[in-house]
Amino acid sequence: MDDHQQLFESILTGDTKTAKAAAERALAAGVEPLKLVQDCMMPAMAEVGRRFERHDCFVPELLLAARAMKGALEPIRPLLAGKSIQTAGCVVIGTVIGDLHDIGKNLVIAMLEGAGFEVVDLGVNVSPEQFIRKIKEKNPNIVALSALLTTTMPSMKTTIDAMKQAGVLDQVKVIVGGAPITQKYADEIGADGYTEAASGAVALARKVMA
Ligand code: B1M
Repeated sequence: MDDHQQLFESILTGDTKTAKAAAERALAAGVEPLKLVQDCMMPAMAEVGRRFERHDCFVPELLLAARAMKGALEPIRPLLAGKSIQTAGCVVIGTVIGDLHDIGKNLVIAMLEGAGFEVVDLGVNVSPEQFIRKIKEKNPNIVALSALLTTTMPSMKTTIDAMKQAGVLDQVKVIVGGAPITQKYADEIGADGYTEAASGAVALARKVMA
C-alpha cells in the first residue's frame, strides 16, 4: 500500500497515528500539501459521509475519522500557512451556533493565514453574541461563517441579522461557506461573498476587501 492509499484508509478507519505518519511520509517525498488534502484526505472524509448516509457507519466512526483527519492535518497546516508575515487583513471566523463541524473551517484558516491574513478563530458552536463581541474588540475586515448542516444554515442569517441590529454589520464584510451553502443562499441572507471550497477563501477575502 502506498502512502496515499494508507492515508486514505487510515482516515476511513480512524487510525490517527497511521494517518499522521502516512501524511508525513508523503510530504517528505515531496507531495504538494494542498494536493494531498484535496486528492486524498477530503475524498476519505467524503467516503466516510457516504458510509454514514448508507448506515454503514455511525457517529463514533465519524468522530474517529475526524480525529484522524485532524492528526494528518497537523504536519500539513504549517506548510499551507507558509511563511507570509505581512498582514493582508483581519478575519474573525467561526462555525455557527448549533454546529460542531470544524475541519473545513480549519482548512479555510490555514489558507487565509498562508496568504498573510490575521485570523481570529472563535471555534465551533459560536453564538451571534460571541461574533459581535469579537467584532467590537478586534475591528476585523471580514467575518467568515461556516456551517455544515442544513439545520444550522439559518444560524448564518440569525448571525448576520444580529450583527445588523448591533450596528456592526456595516464595518465588516461577511463571507460564508460549508457543504450545504450555495451562492443563492449567501445572496438571500445578505452575505458579501461565498466560496464553495477552502481553496477559494483567499481570493474571496481579497475580492470583498477590494
Ligand atoms: Co457530521 N454531518 N454530523 N459529523 N459529518 C455531515 C456534514 C453529513 C453531510 C453526513 C451525512 O449524512 N452524509 C450530515 C449533514 C446532513 C445535512 O445537514 N444535510 C451530518 C450529520 C447529520 C451530523 C449529525 C447530526 C449526526 C448525528 O449526531 N446524528 C451531527 C451534528 C453535530 C453538530 O454539529 N451539532 C454530526 C456530527 C459530526 C461529528 C462531530 C461526528 C464529525 C465532525 C467532527 C469535526 O468537524 N471536528 C462529523 C463529520 C466528520 C462529518 C462528515 C463525515 C465530514 C465533514 C468534514 O469534515 N468534511 C460530513 C460528511 C461529508 O462532508 N461528506 C458530515 C471534510 C471537510 C474538509 O469538508 O467541512 O465540507 P467541509 O469543508 C469544505 C467546504 O465546505 C468549505 O471548505 C472546506 C474545504 O474545501 N468550507 C468553507 C467549510 N467552511 C467554510 C467556510 C468558509 C468558506 C468555505 O468561509 C468563508
